[in-house]
This record gives sequence, C-alpha cells and structure tokens, in this order.
Amino acid sequence: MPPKKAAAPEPRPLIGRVGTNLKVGIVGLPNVGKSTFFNVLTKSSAQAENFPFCTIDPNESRVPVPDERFEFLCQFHKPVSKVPAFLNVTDIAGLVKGAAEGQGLGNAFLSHIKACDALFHLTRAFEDDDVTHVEGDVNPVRDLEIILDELRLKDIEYIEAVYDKLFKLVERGGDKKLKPEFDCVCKVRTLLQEEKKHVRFAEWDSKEIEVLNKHLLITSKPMIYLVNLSEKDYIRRKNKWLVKIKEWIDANDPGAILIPFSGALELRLADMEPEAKAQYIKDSGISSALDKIIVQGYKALTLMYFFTAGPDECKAWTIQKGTKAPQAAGKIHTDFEKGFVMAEVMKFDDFKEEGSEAACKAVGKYHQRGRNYIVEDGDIIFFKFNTGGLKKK
Ligand SMILES: Nc1nc2c(ncn2[C@@H]2O[C@H](COP(=O)(O)OP(=O)(O)OP(=O)(O)O)[C@@H](O)[C@H]2O)c(=O)[nH]1
Ligand SMILES: [Mg+2]
Repeated sequence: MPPKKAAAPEPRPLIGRVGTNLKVGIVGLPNVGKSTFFNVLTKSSAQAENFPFCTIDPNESRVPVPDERFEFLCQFHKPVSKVPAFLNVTDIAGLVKGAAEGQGLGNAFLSHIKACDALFHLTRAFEDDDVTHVEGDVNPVRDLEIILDELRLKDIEYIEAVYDKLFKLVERGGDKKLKPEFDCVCKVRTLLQEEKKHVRFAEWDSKEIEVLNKHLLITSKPMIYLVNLSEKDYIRRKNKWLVKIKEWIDANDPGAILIPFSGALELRLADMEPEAKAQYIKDSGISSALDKIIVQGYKALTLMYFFTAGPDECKAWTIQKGTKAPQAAGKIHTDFEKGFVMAEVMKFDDFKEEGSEAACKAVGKYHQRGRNYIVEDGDIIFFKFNTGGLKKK
C-alpha cells in the first residue's frame, strides 16, 4: 500500500542565531594569510606580519555584497541613496594544535569564534620559505585536521559541563521536563567524542535544533574552505594539494564549499588603479575570487535580501531565509510590521524583462501578497501598511 500522503512538512528551523546582524569569522593556523585576506576583502588595514599570532584581538569589518541585480536597479532608478547588503567579517587569531587546552593564544579564541555564525576556514597551500609555517612545512590537509580537531575538542569541553549539570537534574533528580534536552546533549556528546564528528554533520529534528540553538556550538557553524594558493598556481589553476583537499572535504565535510584564491594576487589587484585592474583581468582572463567568497559567506549565514527601489533610494534589506512578509516589512520600520496590509511584489527577472513596474502590472507579473507570503531572494517589494489612515512606502 502506498504510504499516506503527508501534509507538507513545516520547514525545519535554522541552526544558529536568529537575526540579521550575523557574521563570518576567519579561522586557521597562525601565519597562513588570514589578516592579509581580511584586509583585501574588507579594504581594511589590520596588522598582517610574518610572525605567528600577529593577530590577537579580533578585527571586524564589513564588505558590500556584490549583486548585478542591485547594480541594475541603481542604473535604472539613478537613486539619491544606494544601500547594498553587507557581509560582516571578523579576523580571528590563529589556532594551533593544543589550542583547546590553552596552547598558543589558547582559550581566548573560543568566545571570538562563538560570536561568529559561519566560518571561513583559511588554509595555506602556497610555498614561501620566507613565511614561517608553525608546523614546519606546507601540508593543508594536516592543517585542516588540526583546526577541526581543536574546534571539536573545544565543543566537547563545553558540552561536558552542560551534560554534568543536566545529568544531576535528570538522571538523579528525575526532572522529566529536561529529559528531551538531556537526550539531545547526550547525542551531541556521542557525536563529538565517539564518532569524532562535528555537530553540523548529523541530522537534527526541530526539537533538537531548539536545544542546539541554546548552546551555539562551534562545530554547528557552517564552514567554507578557502585555499590560499600562490599567484602562479591560482593563475594556472593547478596545485598539488587541491585534489587532496577536495577529497578530504568530500570525505569529512561532504557538500561544503571549497574556494581557491590567492592572497598575493588579491593584494596586487587591490593596489592597482581600477582601469589597470580591469585591463589586467581582461588580458589575463584571471579574475579575483573575492566576490564569490563574499556571496558564499553571506549565503552560509542563511541570509538573503529583498529590494526596495525607487528614485529616492535603492536598498537591499537583509532578512533570514524563511522570513514572512510582515516581518520583512518590520526590517524597514516596526510600524510596517504592526500595520501590515500587503506586500506588492515583483520578481527581479520579471522587472528586468518587462522593463518597468507598469509593464509588469500590465502582464500580471505584479503580485499582491498577504501576511503568509515567504519573501524570496531578490524580490522587489512595495509594502502597504496601515497606521490609522492608510499610508504607503
Ligand atoms: N607568499 C605569500 N605570502 C603571504 C600570503 N598571504 C599572506 N602572506 C604573508 O604571510 C605572513 C602572515 O600573514 P598574515 O595575514 O598576518 O597571517 P595570519 O594568518 O593573519 O597570521 P596570525 O594573525 O599570526 O594568525 C605575512 O608576512 C604575509 O605577507 C600569500 O598569499 N602569499
Ligand atoms: Mg592575523
């Protein structure tokens, strides 16, 4: 007998903090080029020198998220104000083997990484005898394992304390209400300790995700792997480690994104005048990897944006995936959420194809959506709301 057709499942809650002010942290061994990368990415000037633990306190900055759709809307409306979406990035101190037990800069890193919502894991695949490697030689696969182990050990230390507390209350005290949380903590413990896996690799149901979100474990954060190549290797798209790294990721973090880049090349491009840079990219056929890295980092945070667009302002409004229209309106103003009447929505592609709002309306591509509408990435929205008299924005 065929199984009964189930009702559409409720979307699973997201693992991680709720909100739009989320950030990506850069982690990796010391002296692999994290601060150099941070500087070119965010056009900052954090200290980046050839000695391990150059970075101690985290550096924070933000970088606009590149988006051709946003550029198009700005070209179209020529607005007075242009506000793209931003990715928040934190450059964190390097981790060494034993960091979880206090080696290197030790435990300070924990709170810095905990405060991030996704991680750029930067690993060094460039040879340069002048740049000290804390492990003595270049071996990014070994380095990836060192970092993943330290993060896992740190989570074990944290979850042990939670386990002890719950054990007393549930197993000894017979607290039934806390039993589901205790069971979830036991699952986390087994996963980290016995299976030696990160929290993000396991399947979690909605109730478990609620528990996970109380603790925000480091190994539950999505990770994007960035491989720092020499300029030469990046240009010829070849490096002896790349295949090995890819194989390692497929085996150990299936589905995770790997992006090769070259800190040295990015640094050179950043120093060029815009025309010279455009010419260089055209002549060599080599492009910067930064845009791709920013976009993927933003996606890893489970963030997306909708647009409001007109002659006064074109703006990308950051929301979390799965946000409904009234809450999206609330990003603009709390009154918009409270007095929400409807969202008038055009898809960006329709707008571009038809050429104007009026043309979209004429062909039925301008939709009125209610409070259950889940906003989609790139929607162009005009909210109608009501505070006493009907106002529009
Ligand atoms: N050859 C080469 N050297 C690089 C590259 N990126 C960084 N370096 C050099 O490596 C050294 C360390 O760079 P940082 O960016 O400070 O490294 P970090 O990972 O932030 O180091 P800590 O803050 O100590 O953890 C500096 O001397 C950089 O000039 C690169 O892509 N190629
Ligand atoms: Mg640094």
